[in-house]
Amino acid sequence: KMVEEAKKLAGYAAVDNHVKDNQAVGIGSGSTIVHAVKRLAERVKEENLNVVCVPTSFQARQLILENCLPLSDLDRHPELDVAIDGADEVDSELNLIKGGGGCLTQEKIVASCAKSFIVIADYRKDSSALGEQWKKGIPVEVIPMAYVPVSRAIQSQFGGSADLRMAVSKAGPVVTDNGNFLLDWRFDQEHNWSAVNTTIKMMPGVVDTGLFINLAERVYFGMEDGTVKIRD
Ligand code: DER
Repeated sequence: KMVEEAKKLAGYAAVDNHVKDNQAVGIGSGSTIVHAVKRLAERVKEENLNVVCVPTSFQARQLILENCLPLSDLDRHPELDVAIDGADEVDSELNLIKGGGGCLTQEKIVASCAKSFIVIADYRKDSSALGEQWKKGIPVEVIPMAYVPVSRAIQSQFGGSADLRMAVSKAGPVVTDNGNFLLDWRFDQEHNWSAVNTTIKMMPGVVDTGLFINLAERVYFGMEDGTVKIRD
């Protein structure tokens, strides 16, 4: 399948270009990162690399354990050499929408602790402006008791619609790895994403947003034609 192959291309390129011996590596969440972790495990075995892996979710933790990679955390490695993660969309300035998988809060923490934050994505995420291809909105993690006032505050300040993310295989709302709710804010115009991020982050009850501004150092896009496109 073309998309899966594109994810694999991006994952392998990032691991091969950015992971070295004796490193602490942040491991993102989602489906693209699965390919990166498989490649990392392969290289650790082949090259006898000494790495430790810090997860960004329960899913990432399972991935690390399933691939027999050394598991660590930010208590022991508060400064990471590199973090590798996926994205829902990337614009021309390397602003990201993340959180499609609901893991944005720990992902942003890990990304911020890394000297180098590398993003891996298939060609469907390659946009010039946010919202071009990703139509599910910007995720915002909120303390459960605040989701209605936060939703109203976002809508009245920026328009669009901020809706509680409901679970599929569980009755009621999605509960994040941190025990919180998620709003998906479907915006209906272009914004100054840095300003929006700061304003939403300041709203009481907001834990974090899926806007990753000035964090990504480089993005590897796996393309339909089997090539890898790099955006710095
Ligand atoms: O939820 C997240 O932030 C994930 O990293 C997501 O943005 C990318 O998931 P994918 O690799 O499955 O597309």
